[in-house]
Amino acid sequence: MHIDIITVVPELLESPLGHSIMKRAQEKNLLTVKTHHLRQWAVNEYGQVDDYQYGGGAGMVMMCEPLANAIEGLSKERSYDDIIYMTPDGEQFNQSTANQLSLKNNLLIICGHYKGIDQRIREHFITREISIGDYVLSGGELAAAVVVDAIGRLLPGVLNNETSALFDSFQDNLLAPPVYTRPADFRGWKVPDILLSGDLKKIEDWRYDQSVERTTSKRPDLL
Ligand code: 6GU
Repeated sequence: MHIDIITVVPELLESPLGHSIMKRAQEKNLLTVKTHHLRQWAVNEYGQVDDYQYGGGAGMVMMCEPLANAIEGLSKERSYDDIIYMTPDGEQFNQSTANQLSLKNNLLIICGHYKGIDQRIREHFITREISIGDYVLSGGELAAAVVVDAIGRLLPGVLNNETSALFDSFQDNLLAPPVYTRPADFRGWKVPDILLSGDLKKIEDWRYDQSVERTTSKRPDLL
């Protein structure tokens, strides 16, 4: 999968996508992520990409021309399955959206800043608008990093068997069961006997029961 990201602050994406599982995904060439600074398509020598909003009011709006040129320029090199705008008024991102997007080949993600992008870009280019929750971030970059991470780890070959996404919370609308590691007794706090029993069938049943119990008490809305 290839993901292009248009942003005015590429630095915000570097660290989240440059380590751990996202780093491995890119090293294995299962995922390529390229950030593009919107200033490359600025309207003048001052690097202008935003302007005052019509009708008045505080805050700048990202202009049509740089965004249209960026989108059209990048679209000449690849055909995008989706052109996504990260915005707090988009559809709320969840595991099901991550699963859907992980099946695509090429995505273009646009990160808004300031008051957002000119409405005409949303109407004429954007195919999907995504929010990561009901709160406002200073820009779409951190949200884009969340989305790319959630998608990237689902790509076949990114996770090994041990970290398989199949057992993640939410993958079956259940929260993941509790986990333990050595020692089996820490300050008298014991690991449940069943996990030490070696009976794989019983362990599997116990984990499932724990998942259901956890979901019932913490997130009944998922059931
Ligand atoms: Cl995608 N962008 C911004 N700026 N704030 C958000 C968001 C996105 N999702 C939740 N809050």
